[in-house]
Amino acid sequence: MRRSQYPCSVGRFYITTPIYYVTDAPHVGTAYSTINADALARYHRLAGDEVLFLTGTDEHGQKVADTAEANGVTPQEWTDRTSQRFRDAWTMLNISNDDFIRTTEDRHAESVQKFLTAIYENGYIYKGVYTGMYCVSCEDYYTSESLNEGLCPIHRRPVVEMEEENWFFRLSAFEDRLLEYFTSHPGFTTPETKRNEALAFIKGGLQDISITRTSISWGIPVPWDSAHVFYVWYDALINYLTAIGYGRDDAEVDKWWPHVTHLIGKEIIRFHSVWWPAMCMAAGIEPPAHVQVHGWLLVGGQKLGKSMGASGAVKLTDIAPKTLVDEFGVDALRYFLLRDTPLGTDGEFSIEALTSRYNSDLANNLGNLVARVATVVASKCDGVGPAPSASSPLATEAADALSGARAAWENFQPHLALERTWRLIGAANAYLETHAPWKMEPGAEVDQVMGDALEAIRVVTLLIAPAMPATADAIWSRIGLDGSPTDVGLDAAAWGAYPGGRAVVKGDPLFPRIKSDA
Ligand code: ME8
Repeated sequence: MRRSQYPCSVGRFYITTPIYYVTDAPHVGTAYSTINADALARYHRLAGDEVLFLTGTDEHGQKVADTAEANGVTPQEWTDRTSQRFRDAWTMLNISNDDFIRTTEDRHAESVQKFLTAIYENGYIYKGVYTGMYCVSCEDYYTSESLNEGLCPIHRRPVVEMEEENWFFRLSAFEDRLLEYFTSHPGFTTPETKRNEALAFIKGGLQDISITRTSISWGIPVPWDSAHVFYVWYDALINYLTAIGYGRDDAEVDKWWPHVTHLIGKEIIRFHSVWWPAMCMAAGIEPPAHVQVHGWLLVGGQKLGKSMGASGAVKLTDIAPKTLVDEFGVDALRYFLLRDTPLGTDGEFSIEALTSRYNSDLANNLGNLVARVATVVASKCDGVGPAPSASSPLATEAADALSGARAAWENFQPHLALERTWRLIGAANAYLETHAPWKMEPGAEVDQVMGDALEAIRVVTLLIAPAMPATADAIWSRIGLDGSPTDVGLDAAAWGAYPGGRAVVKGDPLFPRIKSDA
């Protein structure tokens, strides 16, 4: 059994991304979350776990209603059109989600109504009047103290004063129970800095929250009061339960819920680590097992590459993943996002950094290793890959990379998993430099060096598969192996399994060097 500090990896892994608002097009920031969730899902599948990976779109609320109206279409038409952009973007980025949820689906309305009725019947929902400053972009209320010069602190846009008779959720009743949950589940919110943020929020005192609206109709109706619809955040959070059949299939909920990880950006910690566990407690189900928080990708106003068709400062949300994929390829973008910004800290997104990692890690290290091995096998081994030796010094390097990468993936550290993997690539390249098989005569010695190098490549291919699935498949077949690394899984990563006797194909460079504009 693999080690893990989280209760969520006992052979099952349920990973979710935030469901994205359909008011924005997919951009590098939302791609960052989705690619990280995808790589984690792929790792767990490769490790033999049963996996459920959910993403989707958040389609209710005033912002969507306003945007649809501004575009002269109904909210339903608008969301049908824009939700598809997310599906298309994720297909392009080779995202392996098992389900895509839209909050306008019937299954969701049913789960939301059942979940909130449970809270209502348990006595945690009451009627009151709410007055507050509302930011439509956040779909959230602010107190006057939390405004920044009178503007929303996140969007820097004017807020509007709203007064409504609403249904309220008695969040204040959950202070002690939440603190107790954080204490008894130290890994509930990671990393530690973000856990402390959520704890500080709870310790600062919790106010009841208004969970319904009468001012709009674009939402899920409140079953016990037809004049109201649920507030968008209340409906949105429940998507994680809708997808596993809440209110429809108890066995599926029992199967997946104890294994859930919500991967989220840092601006929505309060919703996921405070409101959401309290809502679950109020409805009579266990809070989510794990919330993994990541930071933001920022753009420091750098110049974009020429082919991006723009120059000067840009916002991250202006960068469409497609533009980067056209220039660098899907797997290079995936690798860069996973490798460059650890989950939990902010990162700077720049074309220069992407180009530099592409050239150093992908072209010079990985691409070069595969190319030079195929070249030498062609010239010295008649194009047929020899078997590895059991006592190769690369065997230890491979075992270290495997255990280091596994531990890192298990601990939600894709950047570290890739760093460990690249150490093995570095060791294999160094091994080739030391032995210089290209200078040897064909024979036993060159066969032994090339067998070891091919085996190192085989292990690398398994280890990169969660991050770069298409590249892993391509290398697997170049070294003469059948199917895909995903067919055999990580149990096959122990040293020595390259069978030898397979035709090795040279092929085009996997990552042709890119000229830097700098
Ligand atoms: O908040 N860097 O949706 P949203 C990294 N619908 N990640 C980023 C990012 C950036 N610059 N910009 C966005 C919502 N993200 C709600 C969620 S969940 C029940 C409801 C990612 O479209 C990050 O994961 O505003 C962030 O949390 C999410 O997109 C916000 O997406």
